[in-house]
Amino acid sequence: MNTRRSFLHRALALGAGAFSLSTVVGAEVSQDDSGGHSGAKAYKNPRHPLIAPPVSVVTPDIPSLAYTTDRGVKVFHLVAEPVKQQILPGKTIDLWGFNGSAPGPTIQVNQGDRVRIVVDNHLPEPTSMHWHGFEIPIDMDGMPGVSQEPIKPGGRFIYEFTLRQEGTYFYHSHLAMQEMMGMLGGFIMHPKQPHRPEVDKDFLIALQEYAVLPSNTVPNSMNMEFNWLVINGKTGPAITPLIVRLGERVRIRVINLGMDHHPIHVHGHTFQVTGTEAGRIPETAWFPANTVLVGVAQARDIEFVANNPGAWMLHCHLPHHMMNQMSSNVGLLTRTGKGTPAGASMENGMGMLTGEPGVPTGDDYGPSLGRGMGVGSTSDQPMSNGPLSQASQSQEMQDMPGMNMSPEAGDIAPNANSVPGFPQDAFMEGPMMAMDKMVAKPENYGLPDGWSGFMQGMMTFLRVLPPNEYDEVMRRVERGEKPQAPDMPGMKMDAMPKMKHGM
Ligand SMILES: [Cu+2]
Repeated sequence: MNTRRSFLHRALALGAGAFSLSTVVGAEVSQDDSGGHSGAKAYKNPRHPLIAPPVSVVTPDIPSLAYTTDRGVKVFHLVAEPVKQQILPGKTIDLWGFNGSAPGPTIQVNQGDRVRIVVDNHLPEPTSMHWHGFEIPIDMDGMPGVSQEPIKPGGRFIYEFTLRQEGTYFYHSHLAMQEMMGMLGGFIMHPKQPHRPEVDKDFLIALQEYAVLPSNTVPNSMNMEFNWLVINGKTGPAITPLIVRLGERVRIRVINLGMDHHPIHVHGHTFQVTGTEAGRIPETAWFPANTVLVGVAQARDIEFVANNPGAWMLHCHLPHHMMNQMSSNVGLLTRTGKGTPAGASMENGMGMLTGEPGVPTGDDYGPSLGRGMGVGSTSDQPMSNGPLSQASQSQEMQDMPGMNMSPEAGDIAPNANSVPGFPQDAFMEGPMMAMDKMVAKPENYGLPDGWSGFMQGMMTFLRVLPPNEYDEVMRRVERGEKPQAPDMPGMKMDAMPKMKHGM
């Protein structure tokens, strides 16, 4: 290891905390890479010598994948395996991913590289890896039963190809239900020459969605409705914000693999759409926007100058993707913790509308996700407006101070209960949901108290910080002030045992 590389590794160890950079980035920036990672432009910020132009892509909350070199071939190792993914403090779910996370680690290579990717299957069933959009030989395309035999449990397949493309790509299992269990990862091909104008910050965010019933940990991969919307494996407010210095040019790459298209909206800035899943768009075809629709299986690159200071929302604009843990008609399972009654019929257990009373809100039925499950019900069980509007004096409300909204304090209108449609967001956002301490990290330093109560689902910040504030946040990042939010037994987001029917 030469001196420069040692320095890079040391510097990386100091500065990596911010964005979960792994040592691979240090390796990539080494002088051995005279291609995409050597830059002519002097770096602006001596604190971060590694973010040299063209910058390495940062995937907040997800590491980049280290590699070794074998006679000029970059060798990566991916393990397909079940993972416990903490998407929010108190909410860890069972996904299938790669190397311990879903999405898996981000792979970064240079245009023209020859790469070898060793894929081990530690799943309980066959899998196969597809390199989405790669112009590579058919026998490397990862089509199980077509271009290769599926990789059996405990098996291995070695992919190797030369990459002539550049841009934002991804890898994923080519088995559909495995995709819905999380099996996705980013794959960045840096261009031989940096694109102009060069960017100061380059981020990747991966969009995924899961349907997880309350008190459950395993997504229902067949569901068509989703209640956990994640960016890089985290949901709001646990998603690490993008930190940029006022005036920097920023690229954000967005990839999407799920059942929904996501209109990604950035507040306070107008960006140009500069790339798709097929690479760079010629500058003459860029177009301005503040919302870019990232369809399933697509990638979109956006670029802008962060010239407007503030903590700006960056989020999917589908209203139901700005929420957590939506589930209609939460039934017996969540109210008693005992699950559905033994011996219930398939229909009853699934909350289907059969028999009497014919409504999935009764104790005879399990919880269900999404819209439509109550339609056609003819004998609605009397329900209050959830745990909220009627009993501000109840013990349950006393125990959940954030929910103790009272007309007297002006939190809700005196006539709230008589207004059709109430409540909508009154008890979904705000102090009740605030968990600032649980999601504390340097990147959140300086946000207003209670900020986390209003961040849910596919929602994070683009924090455009004036130099002094930027330096302060980055100092904290460099000091490794990264409190790891524990799973707090007393604060299970999905249990909420006190939110009983009829409270
Ligand atoms: Cu969305």
